[in-house]
Amino acid sequence: MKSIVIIPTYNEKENITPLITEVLKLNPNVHILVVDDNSPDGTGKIVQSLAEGNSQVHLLSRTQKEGLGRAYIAGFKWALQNQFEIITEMDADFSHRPVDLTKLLRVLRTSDLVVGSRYVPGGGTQNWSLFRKIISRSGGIYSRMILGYPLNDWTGGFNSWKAETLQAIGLDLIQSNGYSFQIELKYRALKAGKKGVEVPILFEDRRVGQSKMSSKIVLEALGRVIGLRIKV
Ligand SMILES: Nc1nc2c(ncn2[C@@H]2O[C@H](COP(=O)(O)OP(=O)(O)OP(=O)(O)O)[C@@H](O)[C@H]2O)c(=O)[nH]1
Ligand SMILES: [Mg+2]
Repeated sequence: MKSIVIIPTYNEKENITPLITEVLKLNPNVHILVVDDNSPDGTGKIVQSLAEGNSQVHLLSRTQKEGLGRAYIAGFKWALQNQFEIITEMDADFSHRPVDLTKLLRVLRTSDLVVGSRYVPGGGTQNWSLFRKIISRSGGIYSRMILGYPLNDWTGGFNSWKAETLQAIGLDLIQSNGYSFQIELKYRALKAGKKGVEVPILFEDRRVGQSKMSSKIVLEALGRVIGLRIKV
């Protein structure tokens, strides 16, 4: 089956080349689509030259920074238009380990959606502050309670989708863009009757570059979850 990994980037020039190299080494048949929001550090130019030398690497350049959710929606649409049947989300900063990608893809053969999960036995986080651990874990428990599906890792962004699952979600209906984007995607898929399986992953803190996490992002997400439960 035609498989693609979508990697959104904003200022990831140190990470993107080693990440693409490692992903392709472990999974020689996958394609990679980098969705770059005109990164000032030149990430887009680096990927463009990689794409010129390798037909499995693709670049979707957008003119301005519009957030992770918008980048993924554009990437999902590109992948669906180009007839990819398996579509995986992955961060550029090595928080999502290329070795875990192989596991996700294997399990997806028999399910509609695979969630890379820090909160099932065998999964976890590395080098995270206690504060960040508490926020992430409680976000998962809170979402599970409000949304009512037995998923543990709602906020994680390392997930593999069958094309039909993304089609069933209705990508144009998605409203979240920040921290709650991953929650909304999963909720809409489960609500559409799709089957999700959690596979343990080890989430490592970003290798290089600046963290953009803030309490404003978290508070916005808490409200969003209730909005989802009421409106979707
Ligand atoms: N295209 C695009 N990519 C983005 C945008 N914001 C973040 N990204 C990318 O999305 C992925 C996840 O973002 P991160 O900044 O790592 O978010 P995080 O893991 O929650 O936080 P830190 O790693 O602590 O900064 C990375 O590959 C980023 O480069 C954006 O506005 N547009
Ligand atoms: Mg990160």
